Amino acid sequence: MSSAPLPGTAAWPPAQAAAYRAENLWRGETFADLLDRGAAESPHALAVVDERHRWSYAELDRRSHALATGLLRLGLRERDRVLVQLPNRAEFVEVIFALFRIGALPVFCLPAHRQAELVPIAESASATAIITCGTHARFDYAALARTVRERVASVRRVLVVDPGEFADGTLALDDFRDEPGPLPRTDPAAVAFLQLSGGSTGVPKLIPRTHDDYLYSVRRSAELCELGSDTVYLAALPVAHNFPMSSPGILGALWAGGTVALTPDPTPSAAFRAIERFGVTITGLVPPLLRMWVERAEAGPAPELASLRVVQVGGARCPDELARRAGPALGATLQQVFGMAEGLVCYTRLDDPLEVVVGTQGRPMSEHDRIAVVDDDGNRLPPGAVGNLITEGPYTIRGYHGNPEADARSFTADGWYRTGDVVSVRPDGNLVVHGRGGDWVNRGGEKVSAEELEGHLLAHPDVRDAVIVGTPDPVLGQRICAFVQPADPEVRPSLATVRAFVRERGVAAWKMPDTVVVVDRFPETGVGKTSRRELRRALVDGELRN
Ligand code: OOB
Repeated sequence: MSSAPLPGTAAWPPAQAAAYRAENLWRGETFADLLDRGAAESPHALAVVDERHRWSYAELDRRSHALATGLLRLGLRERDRVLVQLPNRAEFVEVIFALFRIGALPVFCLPAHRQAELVPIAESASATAIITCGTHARFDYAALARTVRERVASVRRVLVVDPGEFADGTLALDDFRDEPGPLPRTDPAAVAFLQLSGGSTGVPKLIPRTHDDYLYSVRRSAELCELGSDTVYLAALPVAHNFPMSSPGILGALWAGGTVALTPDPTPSAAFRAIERFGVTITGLVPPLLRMWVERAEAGPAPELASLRVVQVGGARCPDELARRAGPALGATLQQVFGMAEGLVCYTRLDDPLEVVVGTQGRPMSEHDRIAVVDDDGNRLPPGAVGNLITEGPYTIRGYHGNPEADARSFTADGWYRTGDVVSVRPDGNLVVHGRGGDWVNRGGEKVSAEELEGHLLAHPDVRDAVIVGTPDPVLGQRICAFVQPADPEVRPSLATVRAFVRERGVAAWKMPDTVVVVDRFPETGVGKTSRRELRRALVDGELRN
């Protein structure tokens, strides 16, 4: 047991940490304690369920203890970093609790990550092992992990969860489910895992989260979302992502004594079936998925959704129009969630008026969160002004892992996190997200909010979804390109139609799109957010043509 921070990781100032402890926000509990408590209080309650597994709290507790013992025998140690890349299935929960139990740090990779992401992640984490699966969704993850091991000297072991898929120098996880033995006690103040930044540019940054700080956010999220032992949370988004992990996510469900259900396929056919089969009460989605679910439910009755009480949307700005339709279509309460793996998470509350749920991204979960809106020079702006959001608090990191350049950019001198988001705060305290610093097109000095223009295009009956990006222009600096997904594939809106429509809505002439590109699908980031970067690249490379 050691309370020294992970080398290369900035920690909270000691006085601040002491204050969070004194106020009982940080309670000196570990993730292992959370599971032990669940197993002691309700051993027979269902903890985790997927297509192939049903584990009670006692079973999950025993399995994670057995695997922890085996991983120790294999030579994994406290503070070792272990890349975990698994689809949404029960073993994910078993694996991360086994790692927590021995104080090894999972590094939460997404199934969509490939060599270009995993190699630098493994390098900057100095990872010693990778835990992955065999072939999933026609992709050979074990082969990817072996490639990463070949390229990154610190990575010595690859463990594969699927029996029979561990050839060629990889190990079968099954061989490390030992008779549960003695385990070290981990330090609640220590870094528990490394989460990845959701940034859409460059290599993901490593985000160190401690047991103390993360459990506070999990507890507060679970309370705010009214989770209890009757909760069944469906992980539909990739479970390693911060949103389905902890907002309130799978950890919130386990904290509350509820059930975690997992589906590897979040599209309506598979997910609606999972909701019916497991009696799901709450789940979280990104806007493009919410749109698919709402469209499916609006197209005909969806009795499979009868158990659903709350549907959360977050990760990217949910258009007001979609937020308005979601509750009635899905027969559930919509909750907007604006959060970041670095910390701060805002929620609309379950009893907020519709206008708040439709038109805002909620307010910070904790009275101990501090937020401010500043201009580009860091000066505080008057109430209600649109500007850059900065924040600090009991579960917002003070620095990345081993990345002083990123720290210098992303944190103020007094340790506040620069979120990169452009927001305004309403008098009622709710935030409206206007985009990211980069989600503005600067057209010859005139700034156009991508989000605002997208809102106008979405009002057109022939437009199903729209994304605005700026593309290089020799004269203007940037020009406005509108990517449009048509409502009916046969009706493809033209540039003239779009411009006339936007003009009729009384929008300034300089906000008119210069180009319209009709596409059938938008490219997505690992967690399913629309990837503006990919759209920009495809446009520049000439891959997308009207
Ligand atoms: C979540 O976390 P990340 O780390 O993948 O991405 C964070 C960024 C935010 O800075 C913001 O730019 C964007 O994603 N974002 C939203 C949003 N929620 C996240 N932008 C507009 N509206 C929203 N509701 O994405 C994340 C972490 C925890 C909970 C929920 C989302």
